[in-house]
Amino acid sequence: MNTLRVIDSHTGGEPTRVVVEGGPDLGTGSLKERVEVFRAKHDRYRRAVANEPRASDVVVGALLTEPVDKTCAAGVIYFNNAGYLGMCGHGTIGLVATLAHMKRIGPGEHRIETPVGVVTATLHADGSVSVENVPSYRADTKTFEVPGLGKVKGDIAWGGNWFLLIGEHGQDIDLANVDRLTDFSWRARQAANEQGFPKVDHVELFGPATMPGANARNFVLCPGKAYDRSPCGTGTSAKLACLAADGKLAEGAEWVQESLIGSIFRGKYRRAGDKIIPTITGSAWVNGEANLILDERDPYCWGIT
Ligand code: PYC
Repeated sequence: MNTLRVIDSHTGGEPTRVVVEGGPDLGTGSLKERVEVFRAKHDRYRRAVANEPRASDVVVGALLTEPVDKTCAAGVIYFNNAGYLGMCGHGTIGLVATLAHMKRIGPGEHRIETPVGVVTATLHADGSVSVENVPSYRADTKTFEVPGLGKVKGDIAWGGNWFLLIGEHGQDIDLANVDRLTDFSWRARQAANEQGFPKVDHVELFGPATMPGANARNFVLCPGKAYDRSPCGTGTSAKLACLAADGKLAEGAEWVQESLIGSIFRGKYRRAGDKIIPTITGSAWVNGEANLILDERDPYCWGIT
């Protein structure tokens, strides 16, 4: 019988489960190569950690791995019920809170290696975390023909994952409306995938803020069809890239992004050529430590698919 040691946290309500011991051996290649080994040879570990019956569609898993770049405090591969993520903003805030909980790091700057590049996280004295993300940019703005919905205009942007961002959608961005928001976003994603953007796997809808000081509220649909309880770090990075491209937010100015449940990330950016480098700040709370038991006699040992 095998065990996996995990530490759970949430960032603005969105869970992160860090595998700190017992994960699969992915070799010593680049993090990009290790994801492919994970996917091809050890995908059952992803399902065991992120899927029911041990977890749910909402959980983002994070496998700790030795960084190739020794200036980094850790390497990490993010995954969920549907597959693997390039980067994860709420997950990195959760990872940093977890490493602090384990006494592996203290306040200050820490480099974290991900499959899409190195990000720099600052653990502040009050426990909040700022993540300087990978270079982000808007790739296109396009109107899609969405079956059943008609024409929908959106931005395609990279913030560590690929997003379709939609401002005009006629939807009420409210928790009571999750099913309709999910249906709308899923159809819009399919249209974008079929009409030139096959890599888009996150959809972000914007509406008016409800929390004091916030600029906008969002609904973010993740690849496995769960909505992000946090404002989404990579999604907020993609939003900053669009705001910068439209000249609607100055370099260094703050954008306060509210999630569907009212949690907050603070974002800002600096320019780097034709891209931006976003910094996202939020807080995570460690809320569990466990040993997951992998008992091969259990028919759902490797998760429900
Ligand atoms: O915070 O970047 C994020 C994220 C991606 C998917 C869920 N959360």
